[in-house]
Amino acid sequence: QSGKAALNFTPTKEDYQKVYNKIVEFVEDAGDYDDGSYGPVLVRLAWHSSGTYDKETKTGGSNYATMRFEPESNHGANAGLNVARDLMEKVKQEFPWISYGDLWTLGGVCAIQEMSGPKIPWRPGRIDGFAANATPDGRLPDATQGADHLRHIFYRMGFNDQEIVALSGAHALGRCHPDRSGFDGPWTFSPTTLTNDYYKLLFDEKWVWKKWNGPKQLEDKKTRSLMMLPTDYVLVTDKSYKKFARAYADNQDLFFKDFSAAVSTLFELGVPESQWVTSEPWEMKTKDEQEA
Ligand code: DDH
Repeated sequence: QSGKAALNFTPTKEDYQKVYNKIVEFVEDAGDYDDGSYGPVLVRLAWHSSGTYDKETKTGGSNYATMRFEPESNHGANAGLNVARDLMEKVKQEFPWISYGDLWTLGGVCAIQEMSGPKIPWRPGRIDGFAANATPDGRLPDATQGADHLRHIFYRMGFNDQEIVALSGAHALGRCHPDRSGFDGPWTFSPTTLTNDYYKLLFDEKWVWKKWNGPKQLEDKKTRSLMMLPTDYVLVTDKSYKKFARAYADNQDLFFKDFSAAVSTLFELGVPESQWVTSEPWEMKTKDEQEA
């Protein structure tokens, strides 16, 4: 590509599909990392870059990718996300025209879809911001707290109880790391496949407080190999949350439908309408669909 062409380059859906496909390569090439996939940590990066949104001041959200800057990169909630940012940086080297906000959210979309999740409608348009756009600490949820804290945090983003419960199902994926959050262990037996097992396990297992020197977390009495955070457990103790958690435990299709809608909204928080390159979000193709 000549310099001139690069300057006038207007990426198409196919160009973003190429970025998606490159992310797939990196996600799968994880070797011994965690459970053999970078998928979960990429989902967490996309979520933490979006979940800083405040609907009152219209600050935060995925638009400016401010987690690139200190002190946001060093906020306690973001511990360990350097792994995901470094990985995305390698993709950025190959596709320098994509904004960080678009890249990180596309990384989340890609990871969810490739880990057997639903399609997450997505569209580009985020722009790179500056350190001055970074958000103050404390906008992301604190796992040691309860139902009211979750409402305080997620209502600020514009979500309701049903959406809080649907979004929390992302914890079917990945695990907690003692050197990142202090907590330890996975929520489900299949941390690289999105299922509704998170809700099923919340209802079906007996959860007891783990006896250890670390932060307060629960473990399943039967195998003691799974965990729940205090904020996970409120989904079955709070009456309003519980109704939705039960519905998702009983119906994975319903969970996928609501999860897809809520995540799509989450990843768009903080982006002015005028910035979108398309009014209708796109469905990016999975690796399997392209090979079929
Ligand atoms: Fe989460 N999350 N999360 N989470 N999250 C952690 C890991 C992962 C909370 C706390 C933690 C969401 C909501 C909440 C993912 C996705 C999402 C860890 C462990 C903590 C602690 C970090 C570590 O040690 O590595 C709390 C509290 C909430 C809440 O109150 C609702 C949401 C909404 C999502 C989402 O994606 C929509 C994923 C994925 C992980 C696994 C990361 C990994 O490296 O594995």
